Amino acid sequence: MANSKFEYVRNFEQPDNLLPNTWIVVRIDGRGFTKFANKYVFEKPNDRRALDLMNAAARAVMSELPEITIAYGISDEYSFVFHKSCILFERRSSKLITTIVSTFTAYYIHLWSTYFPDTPLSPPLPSFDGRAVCYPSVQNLRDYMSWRQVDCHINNLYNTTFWALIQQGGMGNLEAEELLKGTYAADKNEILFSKFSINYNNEPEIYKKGSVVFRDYELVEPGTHNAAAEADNLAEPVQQSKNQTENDKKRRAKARIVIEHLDIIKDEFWDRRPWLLSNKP
Ligand code: DGT
Ligand code: MG
Ligand code: MG
Ligand code: MG
Ligand code: MG
Repeated sequence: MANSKFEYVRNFEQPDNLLPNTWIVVRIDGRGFTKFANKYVFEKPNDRRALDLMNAAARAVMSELPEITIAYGISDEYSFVFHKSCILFERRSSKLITTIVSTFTAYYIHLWSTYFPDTPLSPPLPSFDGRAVCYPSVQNLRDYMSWRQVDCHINNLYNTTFWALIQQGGMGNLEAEELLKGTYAADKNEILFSKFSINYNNEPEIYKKGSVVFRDYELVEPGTHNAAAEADNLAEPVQQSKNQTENDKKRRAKARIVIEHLDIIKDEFWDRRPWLLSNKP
């Protein structure tokens, strides 16, 4: 069908390759999950089954796309990070986003019955939106990850207090909202402790910190010199050869994918896992 008179329409397709040598973050988010959570009676404020299902779908995405360096999930959202040297799909934005969104959604639905064995899914089925953002430096990328984890903490402290006031304190939604208006973290901790004997620090890590998904290799002792951050400061362009990329892909495909609930704001997490941000992905 080469050179048919119709072929000119190809020229209407616009290139959408993302900026080279930048960290790509694809963040997906559940569509209308406020309604979805009500329909399937998710526990408030956190439904462990729903979070485990999100994590299982994210793990599946990571194993199908070995190019993903790390992923971070809270609530109905997940951020997937591609190394700055990644050349998957020629870094075409639409291919990266749609592949992640559709793979994630497919697994979310496929694995639903494992986590909700007594509640079959019915239309409208869950769906996710997605966007890609490029971050030029390791600092920008880490600030992005920190932003999401701070969001997790702020929302979880608020929601934990809000629902304690309602479920254990017998308040109405408006009354609880009114009481929490203008309060600081310390006030919410105090309400939880004095009214409900809840020590927020003892709440499950998965709720307080969200979920980090990454490939596990041998940990580096804390306090060791951080080569990754240093290499980034040199701002040298990193473009891998095809062979290198293939070998890395095989090594990464074999590595164990773990899901942890750790602090990703402080240096320690990154210092102990230099392969995550290293110039040799
Ligand atoms: P969107 O993203 O604009 O289509 O709208 P939503 O409704 O998905 O809003 P979003 O993404 O800002 O907030 C996530 C919603 O999902 C939020 O209303 C709470 C709900 N959700 C997520 N995880 C849980 C859970 O574990 N338990 C309950 N009860 N709700 C959850
Ligand atoms: Mg949203
Ligand atoms: Mg949503
Ligand atoms: Mg959301
Ligand atoms: Mg095709």
